[in-house]
Amino acid sequence: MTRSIQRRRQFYLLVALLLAQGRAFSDDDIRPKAAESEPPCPNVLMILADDQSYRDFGFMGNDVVHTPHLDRLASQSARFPNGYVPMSVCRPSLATILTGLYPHQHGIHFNHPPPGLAEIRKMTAEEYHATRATTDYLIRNVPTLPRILARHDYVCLQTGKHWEGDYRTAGFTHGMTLGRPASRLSQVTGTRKQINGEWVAHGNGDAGLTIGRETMQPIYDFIDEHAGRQPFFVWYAPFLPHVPFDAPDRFQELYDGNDVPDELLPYFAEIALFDKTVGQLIEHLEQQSLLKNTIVVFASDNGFRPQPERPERYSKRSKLSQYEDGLRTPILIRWDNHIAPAEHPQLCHTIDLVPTILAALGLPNEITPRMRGLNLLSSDQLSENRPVFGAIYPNDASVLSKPSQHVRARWVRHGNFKLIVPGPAKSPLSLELFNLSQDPMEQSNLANDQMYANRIAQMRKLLDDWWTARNDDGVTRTNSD
Ligand SMILES: [Ca+2]
Repeated sequence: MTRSIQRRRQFYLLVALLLAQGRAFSDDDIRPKAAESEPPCPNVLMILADDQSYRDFGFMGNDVVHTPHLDRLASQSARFPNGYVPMSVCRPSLATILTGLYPHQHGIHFNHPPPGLAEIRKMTAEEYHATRATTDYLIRNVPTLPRILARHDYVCLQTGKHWEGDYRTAGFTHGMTLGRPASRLSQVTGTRKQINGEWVAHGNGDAGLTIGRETMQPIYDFIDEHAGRQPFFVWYAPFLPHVPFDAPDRFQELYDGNDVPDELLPYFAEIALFDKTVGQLIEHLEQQSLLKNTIVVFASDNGFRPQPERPERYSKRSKLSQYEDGLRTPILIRWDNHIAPAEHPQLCHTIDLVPTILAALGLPNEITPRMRGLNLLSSDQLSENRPVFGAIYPNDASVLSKPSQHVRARWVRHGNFKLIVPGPAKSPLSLELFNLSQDPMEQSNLANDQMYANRIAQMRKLLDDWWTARNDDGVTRTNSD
């Protein structure tokens, strides 16, 4: 047994002793309700939906969509239905989940690096991959959840979506994504053809994208190899329910008789497929008697809703947008016998996931000053009055380390209101204010109503205190930590 594992076990023994004396946590705390006398280090399973709106889960009130396994997970979890991602598209959102940093801090506010997708598609394969690698420092130079856990003797497996090149760049010890074209050429393996005919890795996960759609075996093999010997962290971020909507017919047939609109049916079928894989994964942990010692975390990286005429295209009010169908996600945290299943309506954010997991694992000293999220499992830190923030960026970056130059809008939700403040980048969005309790679909913009002038001024100040959008001082630099 390594020294670090011994230290971890000593920590949990101390927690157990303090709990036994009723001293470790107040009655109000969400956190440990019980602990074994000498528990091993907990494993962590992170499940991330790719492109699923907050309202397309049974446990979020949708009584048509087929999500029985996610609903069961929710019933056993601390549930945060009012969660948000900082930006409503894959890569920036996933980088936040890895680092606990906002996009204007980690600098990955785009899907495609300079000079942008249209230009990099004209490059040779060698030039393309070299251009994509210019962003590696943004993830390599910062603490990430897998990098931190690996220093504490965890083995860390990456599967599914991963935009940061080779899995090792982000600190994983094991993984499927290599930042190179997958051996089989298809859309689902994240491989595509350059204009000159060469094949390249799209950049979103290449070989890792087979997880969930085609196989779960790499995760089972990894768990079975390491369980009981080393604690593990599994990143399960399948390319689901993301397009292409290619779920077998039986997943559409689940909705027979439910009168689901035509444009929603392929998306809902893909959600049912994703849900089935979540059930398989949890069942595998149960069969291996690992569930009681595994923290399961769930969120969606961003939302999705189809266009009525083109169901495989996202509605402009969902992905990449400033609206709830893009930005909002439920967050679930399950840890049997440690975290009480309950609903917590306070606003929360995926920047909270890294600090929450580190605190739960007894590693609070690994939470860096740059990580501005809260420990969601501490009743002291959850607040009814907490605002949550983010910013909307375009899909392409024109220059690195200058996120402020790309900001189309910053947004803040405080209480029932959400304010969207335009600029300063080109093609800014409009000033918008919504009362989400009365107008959850954000149809009535209150920003020009004088009745709300004071509220808008107060919320603008909250935004400016969070991040003044002409300030790039906080972004990761080439040689910074
Ligand atoms: Ca996504």
